[in-house]
Amino acid sequence: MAGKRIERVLVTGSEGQIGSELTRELRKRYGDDRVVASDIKDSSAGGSGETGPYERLDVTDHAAFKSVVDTQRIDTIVHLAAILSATGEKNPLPAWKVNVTGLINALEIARECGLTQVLCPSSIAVFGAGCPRENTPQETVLRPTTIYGITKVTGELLSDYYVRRFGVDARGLRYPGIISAETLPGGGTTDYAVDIYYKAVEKKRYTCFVKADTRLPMMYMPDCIKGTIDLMEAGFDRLEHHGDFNVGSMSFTVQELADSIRRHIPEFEVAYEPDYRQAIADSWPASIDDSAARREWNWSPDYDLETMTADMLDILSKRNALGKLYG
Ligand code: NAD
Ligand code: AKB
Repeated sequence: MAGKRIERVLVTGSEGQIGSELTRELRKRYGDDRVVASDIKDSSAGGSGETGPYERLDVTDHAAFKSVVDTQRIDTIVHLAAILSATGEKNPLPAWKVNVTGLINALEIARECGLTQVLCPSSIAVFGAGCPRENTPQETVLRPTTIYGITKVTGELLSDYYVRRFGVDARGLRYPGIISAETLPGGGTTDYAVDIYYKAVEKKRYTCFVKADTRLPMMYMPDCIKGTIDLMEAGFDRLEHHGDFNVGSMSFTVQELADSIRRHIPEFEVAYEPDYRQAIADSWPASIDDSAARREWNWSPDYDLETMTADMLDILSKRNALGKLYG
């Protein structure tokens, strides 16, 4: 099956941490009118609805989802609507419903309507007990301990099933923790790696909910956006994997992150009060082997910890000076 041309994209979960920036970039690339943003949230106050078409959509409602795809003449779904790990642990059943029913709806609609592509991110949360923590391989045992991880393994298997069984072009990458300065993260375990920058700029103090030596894989948003679009646009025939690409970028402990911030803000202090998210972090890889993504669609990140820290602090300090740190 050769990859088809992407004509009109629907982004679900467009008002979230990744959706807000990916929607903007897709609109730059394909044109504002060709990228329809959607979320269960209203977007009237400063969201993606201001720069292009917007639909309020609950992805667990198959009929409503299909109606948006039909009326907006969508051929590609970038499916970002989800409940993340920390929120999912507080209330597992809604996480299953949004993450699994929402994805099945996207895949079924793609099958029924002959869509060009469905892209749905997976996560390092698919890993758990029994796999190597360092340089975690693409192919390894997937035994997650969180409901979020269970939904992400299910999503990868469903995506691969729809490719094999129905010829749907379904793709996905296992993002590490994503760090960004535009939209705050939405309830994940890696949220501390974003919060720490905001608090460094705002108060020069941060209380972290995981321990100083917790090491996790992370990625800066510009690399996340680049990688996502590169995978969307990769020729289908080049792909041996589909819904489960490991993508690595950088990997650091909280202590190393705090040290990199201190090179710009020497008086910055961090206290540690680990909570239930420590166990989640401890179940995930410390670093990732992403050789399949590098080989199959030329994945290559641009940022490391130092260049990301300089950029994050520059953006947040300028906003703070205008009294608009949180937008
Ligand atoms: P987010 O929580 O910031 O945004 C998710 C969006 O989905 C929110 O705007 C929310 O309103 C929306 N949503 C929730 N339920 C919905 C429903 N029923 N119908 C429609 N919309 C609904 O999440 P994100 O960080 O932008 O994540 C996007 C994708 O990337 C998810 O699949 C997530 O699992 C994956 N991912 C994110 C990270 C990260 O660090 N941000 C890491 C790994 C994987
Ligand atoms: C989370 O912490 O839940 C997300 C993820 C790594 O999937 N950031």
